[in-house]
Amino acid sequence: MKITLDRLTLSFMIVIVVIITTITLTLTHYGHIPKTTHQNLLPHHSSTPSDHASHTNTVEYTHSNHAAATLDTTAAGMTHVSDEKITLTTAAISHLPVHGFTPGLGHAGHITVNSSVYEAPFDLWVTGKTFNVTNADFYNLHHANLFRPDLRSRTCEGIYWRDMLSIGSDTMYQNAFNLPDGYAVFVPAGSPLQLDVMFHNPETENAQDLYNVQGSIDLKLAAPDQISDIKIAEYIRLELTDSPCLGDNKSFVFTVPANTEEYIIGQEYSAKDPFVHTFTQSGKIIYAGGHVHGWEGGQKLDIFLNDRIIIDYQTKKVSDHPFKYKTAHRPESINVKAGDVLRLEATYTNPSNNPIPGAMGMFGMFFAAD
Ligand SMILES: [Cu+2]
Repeated sequence: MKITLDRLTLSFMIVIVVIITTITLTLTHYGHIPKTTHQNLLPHHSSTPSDHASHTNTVEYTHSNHAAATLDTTAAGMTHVSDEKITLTTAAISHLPVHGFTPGLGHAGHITVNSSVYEAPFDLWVTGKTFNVTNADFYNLHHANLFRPDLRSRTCEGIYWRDMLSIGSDTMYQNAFNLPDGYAVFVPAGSPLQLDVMFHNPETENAQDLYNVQGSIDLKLAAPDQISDIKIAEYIRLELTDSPCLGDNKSFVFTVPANTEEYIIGQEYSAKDPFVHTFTQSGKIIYAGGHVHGWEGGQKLDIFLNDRIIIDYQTKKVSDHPFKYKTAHRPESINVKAGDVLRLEATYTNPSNNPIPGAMGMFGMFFAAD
C-alpha cells in the first residue's frame, strides 16, 4: 500500500515538474528580443527611480543553461536623473555560476537581464555614455544594448526593437566614450527606453561564482545651452547572420563550420540582409565600432562602402585571459552619399572538429545626415 502511495506521489511530482519546465522553457525561449510591447509600455512617468520595478524585467536563460542563476528584480531602476546624466540599471542576477565553455555551444550559459522600461523624463541629447558592471569583470558583460521598444528595427522589417547604443565584451576595454563635439543622439521626452545586458561567466583558471551582478549605462547629456548648435546622430547597428530577421537569438549569430582555416561570411548578400545598409541621405559616419568573438576564433571584421574596405577591425587578445579581447571603437569621419551601400564581412578560424554555432560579426555606427 505504501509503495503505491509513493508511486502516486512520485508520478504527481513528475507531472508538476514537467509542466513547470515546459512553461519556463516557453517563456524564456526567445533570447535577444524583449517581451515588451506597446501594451506594457508605461503611462506618463515621473523620473523617480523605483516607480516601475519588476513587471517588465526578464531574465532569459539561453540554450542549455538552466543552472542555478537567480534574479532579483527589485534592483532595476532609473537610478539617477539630472540635467547632466541619466543612469539606467538592470535587474540583478543574484547568483551567476561559473559555467563550462566549449566552442561549439554558442551562447550556452549566457544570461540576459533587462531593466524596466522607462520613459525619457525630458528631451535627451546624449553626447556620451558609460557602460558599467557591478560585482563582475568587464569581460563578464557579453554585450549590452540600450534600445527603444516602440520603434521598428532598422535592419529587420516588422520587428520592434531599435538599438540606440550598444557595446560588446570586446569593446568594453574602453567602456566610456563620447561622440565627437557637436553631435548627440536625440531621444524625445516620453520615449520608452530599456537596457538589455547579456552576462556570461565562463570557466577559466580563476573564475568564481558571481553574486548580485548588474549592468548599467550612464547617458551623458548635453547642457541646455549647447543644444541649439547640436547635430543629431543616429545609431545604426548591422549584424552578420545565417538566419536574418527571425526575431530570436538565431538572428544575431552564424555558424562557423568545423575544420575551417579561414571562414568568411558576408561575401554573398542582398540589400535586405541585416549586414547591409543603403544610406538614404548623404552625411557622415562620426563614430563606429565592431564586435567579433575572438575567444571563438573571430579574427576580424571588414567594413565595405560600395565594395571598398573603409574599416578593418582586427580583434586582439588583451591579456593571457582566454576571454579578454579588444575590438576597436573610435571616432571616424567618413562621408557618404545617398545610395551608398555599406556592408560587413567577418573572418573566423575554427580548427576544431565541432562547428561554432554562436559566432557574431556586428558593426555599430553613429551617422549624422547633412
Ligand atoms: Cu557577441
